[in-house]
Amino acid sequence: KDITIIGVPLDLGAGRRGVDMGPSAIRYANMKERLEKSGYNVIDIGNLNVPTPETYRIENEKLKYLREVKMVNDELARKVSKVMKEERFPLVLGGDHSIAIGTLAGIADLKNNFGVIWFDAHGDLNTPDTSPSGNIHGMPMAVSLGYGHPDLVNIMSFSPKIKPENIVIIGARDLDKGEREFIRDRGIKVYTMHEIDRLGMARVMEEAISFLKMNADGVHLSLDLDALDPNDAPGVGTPVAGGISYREGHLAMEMLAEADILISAEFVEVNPILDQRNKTAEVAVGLMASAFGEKLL
Ligand code: DIR
Ligand code: MN
Ligand code: MN
Ligand code: MN
Repeated sequence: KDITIIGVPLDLGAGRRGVDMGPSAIRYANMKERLEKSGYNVIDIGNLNVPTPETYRIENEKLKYLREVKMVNDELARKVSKVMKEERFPLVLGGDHSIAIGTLAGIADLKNNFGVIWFDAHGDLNTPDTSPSGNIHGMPMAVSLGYGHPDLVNIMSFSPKIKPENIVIIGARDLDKGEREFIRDRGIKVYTMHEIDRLGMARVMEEAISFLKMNADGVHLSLDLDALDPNDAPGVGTPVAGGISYREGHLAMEMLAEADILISAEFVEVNPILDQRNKTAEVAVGLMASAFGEKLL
């Protein structure tokens, strides 16, 4: 399938500045050329228009920049839906992880039973009541499941966007109290770093892929670069020690490519300001290439 790139330079959903430069950093790491080498037709439609934090103020400490985050996600949802209608593969560059609200809404506009594989140190399952920060990038999974502020939950005028049994979270190691309860109450499948250490990434991915294949039609890949170990991906806003290694990350992407189940993808939370010479964007592009079938041999 051919690929359409959408950049979303949004950092209003995160607690610190910098991920607004993620799309530039990822493009600078030769993303397009790399994907074209694997034989894809790649069209980059540029960045969405995103407000600058300095021109806005926080109105609600429990949902920081709600109005602006909603506006950007409304537009992203429409763009993603349009790309999918053209039968192209939407590849969304973040930006903070709140943009998953729009990406998932756009996919859900066409697919009523898709799956999500979510690589993250965090659960992103907070609601305004459980969030310790009020940052919306900690909420997109809950929003997509139908929990949170109605302005976010009802983007594209329907809810929920996904079913709890169609989700797999991989790499979690920093879950808030409310998120743990959410996971337990709704039976969401989570492979924390503990399971990755115990079973190995190969087994985790085999299980995750067969689980998603059994339940869902097509899978969206949402990859928060903070899923990786900060030694391999230092340029992220909320680094957490003890993450997925460079090779584990690639193996996971290679197995997804082999399974041929992806219908869309997003790579988020690359923060060039905190990075070491664009290392994290380069890691992101490498992972992307593997997810799109680039082979070692
Ligand atoms: C934390 C951090 N759980 C929050 N979340 C992050 O603010 O809700 N997600 N950084 O990627
Ligand atoms: Mn995240
Ligand atoms: Mn995040
Ligand atoms: Mn995260």
